[in-house]
Amino acid sequence: MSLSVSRRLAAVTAFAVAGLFASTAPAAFATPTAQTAAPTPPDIPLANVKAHLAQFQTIANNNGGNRAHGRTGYKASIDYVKAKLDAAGYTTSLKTFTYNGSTGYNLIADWPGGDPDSVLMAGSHLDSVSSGAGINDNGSGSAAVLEIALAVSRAQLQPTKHLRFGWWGAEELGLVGSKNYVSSLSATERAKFAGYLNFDMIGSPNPGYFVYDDDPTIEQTFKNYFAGIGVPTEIETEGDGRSDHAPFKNAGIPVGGLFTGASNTKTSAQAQKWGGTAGQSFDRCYHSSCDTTANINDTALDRNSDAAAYAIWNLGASTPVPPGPSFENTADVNIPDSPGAAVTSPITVSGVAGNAPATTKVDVNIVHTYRGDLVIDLIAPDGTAYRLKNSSSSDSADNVVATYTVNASSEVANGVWKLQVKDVYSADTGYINSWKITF
Ligand code: DTR
Ligand code: CA
Ligand code: ZN
Ligand code: ZN
Repeated sequence: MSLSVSRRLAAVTAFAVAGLFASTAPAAFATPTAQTAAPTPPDIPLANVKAHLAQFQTIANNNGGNRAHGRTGYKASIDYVKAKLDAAGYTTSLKTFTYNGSTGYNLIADWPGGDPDSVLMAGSHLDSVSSGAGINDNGSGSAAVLEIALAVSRAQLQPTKHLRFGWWGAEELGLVGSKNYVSSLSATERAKFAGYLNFDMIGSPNPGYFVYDDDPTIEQTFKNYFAGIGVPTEIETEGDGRSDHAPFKNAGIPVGGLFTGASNTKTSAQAQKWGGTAGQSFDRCYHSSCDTTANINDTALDRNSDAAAYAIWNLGASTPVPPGPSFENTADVNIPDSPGAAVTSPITVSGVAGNAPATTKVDVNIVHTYRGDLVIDLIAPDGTAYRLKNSSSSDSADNVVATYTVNASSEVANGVWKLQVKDVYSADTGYINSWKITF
């Protein structure tokens, strides 16, 4: 290093900070530092989920054709779910409210144990519209959440967090049940929520695979699951305010969820990636009498039930979200001393569906004296540069061994990523030892 401080400062200014994009969400899903491994999430048996749907269908058939708020079919649905949970060892509570002159019911089920000051809740609305049985909307979410709760009992799971499950009334009339529940919570009770996961329509007959883009950790957990089974996902764009996660989000609680689509139309690009029929809505029986047990895509219901269980097992444990797939290059690349050109080390990424996450991790290992000489960038497959490290006139320490988090969510994951390094001050040299990218 031979530059005087003034020239060095001038040189430093020339490399304005591109910056890393850290999200500062008002409330973020936090995982304790304890490092007990998350137990392996179970496969949720599709047959069991469908058996609950058959029960909801029978209930509707026996109660005027629906399971709507204020009708006998809704109360019969709640009684069915409650009986299953009571038999499985849950502490259940039936909470009533009044809406449009009728009594509404929310069912809350607590799994004994876990940290009472860190509550992870999963929920779904159990009511249908009055025009039909509401099997996809929302028997699908209700049946999946019920079967996951039963799987927790079968496993005698002992998660770090306290698990709570909820089935909401009168969602179709304006999120009435979930709003009633959240407003009944004191500020102290609300502060104990680590997160709320919502499942409303997860078995649509012409399915899309949508992940709510609210809390990044919860979103990433769901994305990791689908990446692991090679199913691309999209961000749920119409969801804000459209289902029971909204009251929790408005109360500052981290939320997330899954959705397979309602009356919107599947595009040809979406049909290309997910199958199904382009130009047709995701659920042609949305809010219609044909929303019966015939109105379910088994693959979608199975995948989303398993994804929900994966999220509950992982987010309920103390370990952070398990990392997604990673790729590494350990080839040494010499870094020419200033004023030499920048060098790059490439990594070809393949088999990762969709875009890179907002929490893309880059592990860098560079052997170099006076590391202040170095400017380091991550170059995405489309050529976009993300600044990882700027040069520094004062950082005389040797070597760069660091992990950087980059919001690369606008970049397609597959392709050739590069680590680019430039030495901007003379008299110190080194090489790229290795680097790794984790999605
Ligand atoms: N409001 C839900 C259907 C719905 C529409 N958009 C979204 C987005 C996310 C979840 C659900 C929905 C209902 O009719 O129950
Ligand atoms: Ca399954
Ligand atoms: Zn609905
Ligand atoms: Zn719904």
